[in-house]
Amino acid sequence: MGNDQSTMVAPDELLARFDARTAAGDAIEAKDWMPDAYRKHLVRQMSQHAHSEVIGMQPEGNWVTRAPSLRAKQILLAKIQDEGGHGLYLYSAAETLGISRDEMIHQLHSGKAKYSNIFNYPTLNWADIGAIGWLVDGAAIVNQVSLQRTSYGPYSRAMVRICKEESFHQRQGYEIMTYMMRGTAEQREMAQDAMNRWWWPSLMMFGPHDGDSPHSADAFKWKIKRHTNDELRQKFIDKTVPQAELIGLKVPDADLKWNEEKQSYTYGKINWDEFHRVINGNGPCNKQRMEHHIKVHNDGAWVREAATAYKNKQNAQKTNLN
Ligand code: FAQ
Repeated sequence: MGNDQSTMVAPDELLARFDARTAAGDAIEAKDWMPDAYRKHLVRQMSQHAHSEVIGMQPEGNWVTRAPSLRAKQILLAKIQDEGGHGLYLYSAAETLGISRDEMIHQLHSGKAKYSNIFNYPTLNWADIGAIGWLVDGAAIVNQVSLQRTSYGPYSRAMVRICKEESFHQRQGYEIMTYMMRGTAEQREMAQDAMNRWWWPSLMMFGPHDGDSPHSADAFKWKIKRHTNDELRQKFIDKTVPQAELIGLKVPDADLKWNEEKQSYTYGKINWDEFHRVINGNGPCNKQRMEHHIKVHNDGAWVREAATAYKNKQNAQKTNLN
């Protein structure tokens, strides 16, 4: 049902129809009527997702000039470029909800919009690039495969495309870790050190435990989420632990145990104090990430102005021709 019809239908009826459509698993499209709370929920989540993709380019960008081979450098550059592209799809998809990209960026810079906890940690050695690809993209895929079936059409279609690229990213990260684990004692130590530092923050990427996740109830009602934060975290752990073991990496969790009955791993306590510190601006690299984003955004103002001026000139020429 489009906007034109919505002006003739009572609000309760519109809401009842919307609820029936989401309950039936229909995709909601940009021009469909939707409750304001649904729109706001999606703007929050999708803009945070877009910001994460773009801010996520920074820790990896740190290693472009120091990649250990030309092959590694080419792959890393391509991956970082993909992440920028994911940000663009997601900003465009969020714009269909009536918010401008400028406003989203303003919300990021003012601290109103968050981005993923994970990108506030430093990349100290080359193995960190392996750990990001393998663990961070690995966690992102588990979450995003589920989001391919999210109820908002433009978001779910962006996810389908993004997931295809993320699976390459996950493999390039695992390749780096595998290579290092077959190398010298020093290289194995670097890989294990990266694993120790990235494992727990990767588990935090899925968000708080189900009972502490304030947005989940609405997200389920509207089928924005199809799986809970804990379900997805568990899926990631069950998939990743055997991959670690296969190449000789130790998962840094003394409480990690295979549960035969559940056919999955039980795991230790996540440090939620650290999570809240990091998402509220006090992680190791929050200040650096945001300062860099603001600087680059300001430095690039002339590019946006030039692009807009060119577009305006083209439009004026079209009008004159008509
Ligand atoms: N980081 O009630 P919930 C990638 C916040 S892409 C920061 O459970 P929800 C690719 C949450 O916003 C990674 N904040 O929230 C890549 C809320 O605070 P608010 C990004 C978090 O939305 C790889 C509060 O906690 N992926 O990595 C986080 O139902 C390599 C309560 O939480 C996405 O964004 C967190 N991890 O569930 C790129 C996926 N978790 O907003 C470059 C899409 C929770 O009220 C290099 N997002 N919070 O102030 C989602 O699926 C959901 O938003 C969740 C959180 C699951 C993240």
